[in-house]
Amino acid sequence: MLFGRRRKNPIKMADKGVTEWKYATCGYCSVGCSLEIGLNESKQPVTTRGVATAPVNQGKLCIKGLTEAQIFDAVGRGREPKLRDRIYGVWRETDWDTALDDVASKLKAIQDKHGRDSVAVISTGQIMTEEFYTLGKLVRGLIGTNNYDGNTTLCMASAVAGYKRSFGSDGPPGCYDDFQHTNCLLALGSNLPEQHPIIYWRVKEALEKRKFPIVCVDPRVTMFAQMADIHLPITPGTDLVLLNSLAYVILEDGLEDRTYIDAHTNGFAEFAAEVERYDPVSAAKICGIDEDSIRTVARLYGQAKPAMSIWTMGINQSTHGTDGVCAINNLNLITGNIGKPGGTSLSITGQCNAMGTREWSACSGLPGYRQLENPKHREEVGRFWNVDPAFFPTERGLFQTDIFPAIETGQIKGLWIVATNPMTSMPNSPRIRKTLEKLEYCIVQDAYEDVECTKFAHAYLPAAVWAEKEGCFTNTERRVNLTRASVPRFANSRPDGWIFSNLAKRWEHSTQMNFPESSEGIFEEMKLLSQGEKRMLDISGMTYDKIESTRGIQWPMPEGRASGTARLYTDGVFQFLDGKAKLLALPYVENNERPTNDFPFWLNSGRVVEHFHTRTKTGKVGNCNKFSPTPYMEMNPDAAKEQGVEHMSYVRLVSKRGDAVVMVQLTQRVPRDMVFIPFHFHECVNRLTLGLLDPYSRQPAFKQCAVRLEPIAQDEAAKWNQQLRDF
Ligand SMILES: Nc1nc2c(c(=O)[nH]1)N[C@H]1C(S)=C(S)[C@@H](COP(=O)(O)OP(=O)(O)OC[C@H]3O[C@@H](n4cnc5c(=O)[nH]c(N)nc54)[C@H](O)[C@@H]3O)O[C@H]1N2
Ligand SMILES: Nc1nc2c(c(=O)[nH]1)N[C@H]1C(S)=C(S)[C@@H](COP(=O)(O)OP(=O)(O)OC[C@H]3O[C@@H](n4cnc5c(=O)[nH]c(N)nc54)[C@H](O)[C@@H]3O)O[C@H]1N2
Ligand code: SF4
Ligand SMILES: [Mo]
Repeated sequence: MLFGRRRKNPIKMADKGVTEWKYATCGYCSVGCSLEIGLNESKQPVTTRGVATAPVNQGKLCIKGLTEAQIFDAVGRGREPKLRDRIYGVWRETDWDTALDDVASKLKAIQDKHGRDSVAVISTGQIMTEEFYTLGKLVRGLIGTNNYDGNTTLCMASAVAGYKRSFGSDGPPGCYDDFQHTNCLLALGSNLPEQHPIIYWRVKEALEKRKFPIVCVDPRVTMFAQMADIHLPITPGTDLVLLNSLAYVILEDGLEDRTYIDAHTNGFAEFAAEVERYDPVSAAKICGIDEDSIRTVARLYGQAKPAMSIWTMGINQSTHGTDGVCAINNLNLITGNIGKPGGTSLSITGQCNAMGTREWSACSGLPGYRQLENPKHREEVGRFWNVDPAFFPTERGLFQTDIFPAIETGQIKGLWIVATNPMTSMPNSPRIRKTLEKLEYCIVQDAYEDVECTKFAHAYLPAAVWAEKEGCFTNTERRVNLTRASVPRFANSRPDGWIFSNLAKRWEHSTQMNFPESSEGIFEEMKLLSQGEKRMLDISGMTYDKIESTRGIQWPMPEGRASGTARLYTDGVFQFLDGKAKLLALPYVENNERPTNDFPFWLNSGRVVEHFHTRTKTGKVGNCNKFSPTPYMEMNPDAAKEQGVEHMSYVRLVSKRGDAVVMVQLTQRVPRDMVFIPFHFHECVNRLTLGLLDPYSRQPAFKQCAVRLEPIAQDEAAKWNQQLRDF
């Protein structure tokens, strides 16, 4: 018998004719959801579904994962390698051998004339770990430029630098399971429901079983702020003051964990002396919140035992991004909340393989968290690759944000861009455009040829994307998960790993080195390099089959171990020589561009759930793009009234760098003196941003600068956009 809804109005699922399901890990964000791609009879991808037995997502997917089968043959995919003699000139399609010969000979010619470091490589957090490792081998072992970095400098660099300063090594110590155990969750500058929907679902699931308080620190009333128990809408860029003040109250009230501090940390005296300057009355004024809230949150956190903190771009993308991360680590060290179930300092990462690049790409050092500065590490890797260690630089080269100024000054003449789109994602895009125009030779290697950077390229290499190739991603909780090659490669595109190892053949010394053919072969090689005494990043106990059957394994997993490791530092032993973590004194220096009479609004930027970054994928998926097809900004209705601006009208925003035109969405989500623009749109928010840099991580402060606005008519807005498109 049929009851209720089923009887009245049965839901019919379209039969997509799936004949086979293939295992993959989502290629968008760092949550790392396990999914299966449904192939039809002709082996074409037609749909995706979550994997019910996966520890991360237990069958769930967000809108991006659910529509991901549509990215393979989306408009704009690159079909053939292409070359041309000058930017803005006419492209000619070519074959792979000719394209790779051209790339190698041009890079060598520039290096011969101007020195090895005159070419730069900028990579990504979105290719497979095995591909990162191969790129590292090519750049460090053959091309030999030290100016090799990635878009993680726009993203996770402050978290990496902060972990290194506090714990002596990168590596997020916690995991998603911590939500099940914590008694207090402090979230700073992170909007989980939109940016990490399935981690958010894990939080909600934990809350259903057991209530614990959530504190959300964000100048906007985000979806996360709306469900939090306490929302602290602080003045942009003042998290460090708040965190120092929380520590002040914890010490004042004697809520610190003395035994943990004495046994596992250094630097308490200097730290306590600095924190002494951040009494809640003074701090509240700087942070734009009240004294009472600071005391309440500090006591809540100090008494919770265990308590945990998570953070994302609201912390990292700031002039004190790294100090903010260290201040979060300080808070957790003084309360003994590291390496405990429910007690941790968990940086929520961004891209699907932001972790893989940190671990294996060698872009800030050598593979496996090894450092260029360490002679033993240079020796180990040199021997393993059969490269003279003297060929490696002895310290890291320029960061992505310093590579562009070095192009401006003529120090760098050639640039290879792999799977990133700096024309849209770097701050101050008018300056980036001029910089790219100066290059003697620019290579763009992207799955989509309509990516904005291609305009400035001399060579375009069409890459295979996601499940068109095989390999691993590492997610936020250090879980290595697999994507099987299950979809036919689009047109004449090639996996990035294939491009790297075939380009390598153009360097003579490559015959003395090993570039395995298969991803699994590369993974087996990486396993050998991951082993060793005191090596935290040990993956030697993993195999592709084990990863697939368990739906992802958390490193470390040394050989012989039956499973991965949920948490780091459970024994309180850190990666500094004496095994102790560092409590750091972190003075706050106010150095942001702030609103003035001429530029009265804070400009904040970030993301929305339906889009991913510069929209090379989601912009073409109807069920994602339809929710926000037009560049827009959030504006407070009271401020709009004062400025004579109406809902759905257009405004021109002006900063000291440039201007941009957006549609207005009135919402109480933002305070009166702030506007917020999702950064997904080309020629939009980053025409305005300043991007002052954090001194340690060189990460731009994307989220803080000042703008003014002028209402403009719809036809003028259309004309403005057309002009940019024609350019
Ligand atoms: N849907 C979707 N999901 C994504 C991505 C995507 O493009 N789309 N990208 C992925 C990537 S690479 C990343 S890095 C993550 C980013 O994930 P999130 O960091 O969560 O996303 P954002 O929207 O950039 O920024 C989060 C919040 O920081 C707040 N913020 C601004 N200034 C400050 C401040 O001074 N202090 C504090 N405490 N908060 C502030 C903003 O108001 C915003 O709500 O998302 C990942 N997931
Ligand atoms: N104003 C402002 N700016 C920001 C941010 C912000 O919050 N505000 N956030 C910053 C952050 S956190 C990040 S991570 C950056 C992201 O900035 P980008 O890295 O520039 O953004 P994406 O659009 O993800 O670029 C990735 C490119 O790789 C291509 N691609 C995807 N998969 C593959 C593949 O397998 N192989 C190859 N070769 N190509 C592939 C895609 O088509 C796309 O062109 O933006 C930063 N910029
Ligand atoms: S939460 Fe992230 S990993 Fe999971 S389906 Fe959505 S985009 Fe993919
Ligand atoms: Mo990111």
